[in-house]
Amino acid sequence: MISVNNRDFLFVPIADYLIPAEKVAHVQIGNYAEHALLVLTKTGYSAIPVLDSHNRLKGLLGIGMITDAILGLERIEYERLDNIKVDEIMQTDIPNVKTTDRFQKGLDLLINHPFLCVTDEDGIFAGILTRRVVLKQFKKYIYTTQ
Ligand code: 2BA
Repeated sequence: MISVNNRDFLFVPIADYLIPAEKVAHVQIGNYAEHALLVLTKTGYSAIPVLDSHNRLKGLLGIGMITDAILGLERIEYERLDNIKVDEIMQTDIPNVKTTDRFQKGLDLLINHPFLCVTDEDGIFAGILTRRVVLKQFKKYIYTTQ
């Protein structure tokens, strides 16, 4: 990660601040909700990316989307977990962020999203930009420019 002490960091490509794809917990198109719930529970994350078999970004899946899908009239119908596929319930309207976009775009979007899924120029999932990483960078900027 590049270390900068002035506002230059706003113009650095997002690629320099990514948690790389190989370190990001994810599920794949075609996986069942039961598997996704297991991954979300075991990693402790509230939402993770959904990828296809070519590592292309397809959507986002959170715990709430799973519980909402199995919510019956009177109870949570856990037995439906192995009938529902992640592609049926994932969120697909997510921001389009590229590795070449600037940090400033990430900063703006992270106000409303806890993390951003980032793709390369071929649409392949490259990693995520999290609020944590951006806040750390922002803190560094504030503390070194007083
Ligand atoms: P959440 O899961 O809601 O996590 C919110 C914050 O709680 C995280 O902020 C982090 O500071 C902390 N946290 C949660 N689970 C953690 C864990 N297993 N280890 C360490 N810290 C944990 P951010 O780091 O800014 O992450 C924002 C969101 O990005 C997370 O929201 C999660 O949905 C996603 N995320 C972060 N790292 C991920 C990874 N390696 N794989 C998949 N998703 C990830």
